[in-house]
Amino acid sequence: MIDLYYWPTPNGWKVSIMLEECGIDYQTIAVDIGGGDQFKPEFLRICPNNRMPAIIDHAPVGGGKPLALFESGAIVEYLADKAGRFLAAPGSAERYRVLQWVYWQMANLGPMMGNANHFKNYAKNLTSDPAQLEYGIKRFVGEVDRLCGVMDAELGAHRYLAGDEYSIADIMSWPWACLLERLIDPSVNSNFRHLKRWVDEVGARPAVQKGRNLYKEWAERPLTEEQEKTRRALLFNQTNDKVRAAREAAAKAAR
Ligand SMILES: N[C@@H](CCC(=O)N[C@@H](CS)C(=O)NCC(=O)O)C(=O)O
Repeated sequence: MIDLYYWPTPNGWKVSIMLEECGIDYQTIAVDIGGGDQFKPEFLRICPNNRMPAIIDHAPVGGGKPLALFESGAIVEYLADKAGRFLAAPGSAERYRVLQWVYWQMANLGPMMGNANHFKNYAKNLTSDPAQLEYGIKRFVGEVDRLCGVMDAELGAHRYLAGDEYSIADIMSWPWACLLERLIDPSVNSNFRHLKRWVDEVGARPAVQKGRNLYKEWAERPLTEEQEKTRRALLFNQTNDKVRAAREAAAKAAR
């Protein structure tokens, strides 16, 4: 049994989709990131980076004590090896063809889309300086546009991101790519026809739909303007000194 520490966001969906695709037994533990669950000592012991997703595998590969993991890329790669699905075994070139796209997603598509989304959809509530918004949008939406071109070219050449087989490269990238229309004007987006074909095809898989919809109601409950404001203040105001107190409490609780 795997404990999945989760909130319904693209990084969370990568792991819920992978668990569904592999048919691995799991139970979901809510990490309400707007409510501050990521700073709780019990969560920081699993993920010192105060970000979900994270997992605990109570029957880890190779046996031994329960294994706690954070970072969606590391988790999905681990689950692929555990299940023997969607990633070739170590030593084969095929594995590294897939992993290069996994790391590409972790370092490029996810962070750039996260930042573009921040400037397009959140920052207007956090700054009244239009120049700041404009620069952030130009920089990050521009990068997202470039990255879409990279994917589109690849998906024009083969069915899936890393070749002709569905792999964890698709599982990692789809949760972000399915949100593209929130960032890029649909008329521009229509240039990316291969990407759109892949988003639709992967999105039609039952396991993808199940993982994508896991507890989606948590993120859809109605909040007052005041509650939204408190949640934004918590999410977008994190510096080392603010996080240190929570980390120290977690270390103390572990002793
Ligand atoms: N690189 C990390 C990113 C995880 C991440 O940024 N998670 C966000 C939600 S999508 C989070 O937990 N945010 C909480 C916060 O900002 O305090 C991964 O892929 O696991």
